[in-house]
Amino acid sequence: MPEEKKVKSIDQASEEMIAKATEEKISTVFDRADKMKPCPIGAEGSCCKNCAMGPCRVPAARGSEVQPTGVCGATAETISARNFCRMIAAGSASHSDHGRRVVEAFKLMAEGKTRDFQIKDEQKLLKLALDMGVAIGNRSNNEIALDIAKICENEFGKQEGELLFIKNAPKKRQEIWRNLGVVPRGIDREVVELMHRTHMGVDQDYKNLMLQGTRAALADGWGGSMIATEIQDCMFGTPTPTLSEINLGVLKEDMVNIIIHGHEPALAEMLAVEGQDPELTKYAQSKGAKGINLAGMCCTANEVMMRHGVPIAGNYLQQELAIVTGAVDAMVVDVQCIMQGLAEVARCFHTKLITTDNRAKITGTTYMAFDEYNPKASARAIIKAAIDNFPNRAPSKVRIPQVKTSLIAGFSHETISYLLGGLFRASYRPLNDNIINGRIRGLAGVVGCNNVRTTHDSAHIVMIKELLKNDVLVLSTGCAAMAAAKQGLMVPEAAKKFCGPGLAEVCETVGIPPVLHLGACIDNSRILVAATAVVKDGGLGDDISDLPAAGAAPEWMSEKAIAIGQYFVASGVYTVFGTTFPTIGNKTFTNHLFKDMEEMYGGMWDFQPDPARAAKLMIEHIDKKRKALGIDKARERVLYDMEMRRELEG
Ligand code: XCC
Ligand code: SF4
Repeated sequence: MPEEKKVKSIDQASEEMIAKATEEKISTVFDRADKMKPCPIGAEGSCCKNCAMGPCRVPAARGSEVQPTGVCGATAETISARNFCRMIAAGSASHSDHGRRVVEAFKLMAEGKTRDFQIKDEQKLLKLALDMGVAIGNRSNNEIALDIAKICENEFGKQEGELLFIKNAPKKRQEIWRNLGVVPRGIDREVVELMHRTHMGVDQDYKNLMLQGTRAALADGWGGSMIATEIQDCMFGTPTPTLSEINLGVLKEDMVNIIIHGHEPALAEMLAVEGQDPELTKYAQSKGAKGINLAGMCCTANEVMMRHGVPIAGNYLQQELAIVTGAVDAMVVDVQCIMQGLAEVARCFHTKLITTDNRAKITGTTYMAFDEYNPKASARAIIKAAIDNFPNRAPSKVRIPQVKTSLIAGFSHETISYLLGGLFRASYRPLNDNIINGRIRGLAGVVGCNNVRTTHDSAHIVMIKELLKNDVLVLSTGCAAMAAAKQGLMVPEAAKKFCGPGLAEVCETVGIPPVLHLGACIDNSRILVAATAVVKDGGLGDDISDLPAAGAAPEWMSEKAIAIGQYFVASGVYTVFGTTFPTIGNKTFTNHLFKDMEEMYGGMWDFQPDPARAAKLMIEHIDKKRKALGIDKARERVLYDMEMRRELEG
């Protein structure tokens, strides 16, 4: 058992609100975690409850004990694999169902059934049309979009063949997948088949089961998530670097505060647009507020921040704390990562908790449907409800922590290549050159959630700082990105302060922060695309697994994170998770993930709860790849040169 930790969060704003909650006897996730210890057998993945003869517990045998099996005879590795695969199925389903909803909205727009959304990025639309073989000619954008929508829709229900975006991967990678038989046919099919194969008495060979686990994970990364990202970019705009602010200090005492929390950006987009409407501002003023202040939470925050500059109130573990400020007039939620605990915390204040999606209601809260035929009207109704609630705020209960930080976000794969190569010859060449010459040692994706079982934000920051110090450029998404932003790592000035000399020089020259915010968790697909672009630019091998790169989710908690981890591993990336690992109860299956996968995919899982050590493992992997590419000496030279120059200058 790890020692009882002392601080709950390294984030000052969060600490202040945790203290306020304690003073006011309001229970939050932090208190509930103290009361509810994780079940040790479940935590290590050694419990099967897939039939009513169980649940069966098969923890690792000690000493001369015989390893127990389930009542049906299922071995410990089968049970471990089954549990892991069900996490993948749930994660892949979540991202993909999000993708499906986006495609549905896109289709309504293309059919002219709603005029509230338009094509924002024509370039991207045409590029998608080319990729998908959709005729362009002199057809209207909506005609083209409709064809694209139908093709994307079909990706979910397709029964055979290969998912279209598989072609976006490096050639060599596609061959690896084909040879192993893990290329997804249709997104829904892979999730359904995985649920089937993990049912009692079906696939009881962990290696075979994991092949389907991989197929369902790839159907997320190179399927559902990628579709979501691409279509959102078409409809809401491809993100470009945008300046904003983050943390609970973005809430305003004299304004109607609306927090939009969850994942799917359609409603959030509309709220961001309508929130600007002078008429609604006037309405807010009629209720005694100065105006309307919209702020985001969790992945939705990332989506609207990078496209509209809407400030971010906080990441996953701050959702209840936002309400504890007493200043939130409405918290508007859709799907995923929304704690039911919000309802109880909201009851201690005037805050209206509004669910908007018929797939995700919460008992005892207000439901206001987001009507995809009338997004604008839905958004306005929600804003009005928030305004109407403003007079109910009890000023004596309001305390907003005066903590916020600037950040620049919105580094899509496209903007990275513009920034590096210039508008007219956008390319990854300068990035590749700087990796080859050793100024940049490698690339790391640090992504994923917060987890109340570790100090909030701490693991992200320790890991990222260690990587930066060692000249590793960090790409980040999700709640990890927000952790980095809160600590001031997402402004260009951070380069000088936190980076090794090589990385600092590159960031300062290009004018980018050393941690690039690529968006929400579905935008991990942007990391796949960026990695592929680096491969295609040349000089660093011919597959993602050749790149000096690594991935991590040091504070993961959701099933989505496991799906993401698996598609990164299967795409050739060394991927290390923190907090806990859901298969550690079984050595054989864990070895399959940690060792066999390297031979199969060139990428593999690892587990290291100490974030500084995990960063070292990532750097070791990066160095191993540099050596294999024959560019390890270049780095020594460039560091030596820089030292010489500094001595001469000094
Ligand atoms: Fe959820 Fe996406 Fe995890 Fe954050 S990082 S806790 S999944 S909001 Ni996606
Ligand atoms: Fe136990 Fe087998 Fe049923 Fe799982 S499927 S609960 S191992 S009997």
